[in-house]
Amino acid sequence: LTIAGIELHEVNKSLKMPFKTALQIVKERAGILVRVTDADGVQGYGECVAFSTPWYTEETVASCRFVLEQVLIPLLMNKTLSSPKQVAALFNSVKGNRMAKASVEMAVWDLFAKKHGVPLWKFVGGTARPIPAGVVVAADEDKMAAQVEAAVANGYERIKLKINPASDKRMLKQLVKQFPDILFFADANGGFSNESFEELLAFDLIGFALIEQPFGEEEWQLHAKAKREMATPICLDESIRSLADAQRMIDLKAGDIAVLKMGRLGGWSETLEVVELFRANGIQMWVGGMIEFGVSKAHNLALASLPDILLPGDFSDSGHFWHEDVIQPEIQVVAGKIALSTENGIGYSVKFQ
Ligand code: OSB
Ligand code: MG
Repeated sequence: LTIAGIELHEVNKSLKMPFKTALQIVKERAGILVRVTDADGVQGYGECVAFSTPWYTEETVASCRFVLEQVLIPLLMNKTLSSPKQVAALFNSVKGNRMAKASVEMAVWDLFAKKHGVPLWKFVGGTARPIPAGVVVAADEDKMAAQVEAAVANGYERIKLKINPASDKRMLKQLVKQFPDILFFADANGGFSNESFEELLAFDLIGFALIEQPFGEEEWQLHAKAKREMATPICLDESIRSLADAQRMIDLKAGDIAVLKMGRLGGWSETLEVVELFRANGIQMWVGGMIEFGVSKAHNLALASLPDILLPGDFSDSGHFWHEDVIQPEIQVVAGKIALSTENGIGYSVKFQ
């Protein structure tokens, strides 16, 4: 197929509730939707997941817009492709900027799935099964219990709690004990350091199914030490930025479980390589979220359908963050699961203006 058009559409929405992490309180979310159109008029959609400022990763909405408009779109325009894997090679001459690359690369994968007349999840080798949902409670401690109760009432079976060295461990332990059927994850967003290592050990007794990214993204040795000294599995999120990072995690025994974020990994091609590497090395995986809109979530659902991705990811319904999502129908959680769309490509129509 031949790429005949590439358009960007910026989205700005307020979150229903502030999202509080060890790094930042998010109240508003901007994102860029990407639409690629081929010479036959078939359209594929992607979403750029960088935030407005570089608090979580280096890229921003403005840096991505610049790189997309000035560099990536000119490289891809009018090119004839026989596989979406060729996009990564076309972008090889551009350093970094993985979220910008991923947004347009993902749109090309959607386009190819539509040209083949199959859902994206089938196109990438996934299996037809309901995807287990998961919600994140990122609020002040005095609001945590109420939000966990609400999440349980809404059918979620996996709940991720944001933690930091000063978290009230007794309250957390009580909460986990109160809901024995719920799988609780803890996410520190790198809030611990060598100095607070001992405090991390105290989280071992709470009953979390995993602890996500206790230390900074480059702290491979500290993560390896935590893995050696703790019974709770250590899960890496921010550290996994490339296939090379995935290999490093394995070589340094820096964790048991990994979070996949396609934007951070530069798109589908490298993400599929990472999945294969982790599978071959017995690292469990799940698909992480970044408070995205529905286009990114739709790609993430297709990723989560791969046979080796078994842990529940960051998949809440569209209404969890947004008054109105950018896709139709919106994503719905029913009895703790999300049904894969049977439509072609990402399986949702996109409000692109
Ligand atoms: O660390 O997983 C993270 C949101 C923004 C930035 C980083 C993270 C998050 C989340 C997931 O915790 C939120 C979601 O469900 O999309
Ligand atoms: Mg995380």
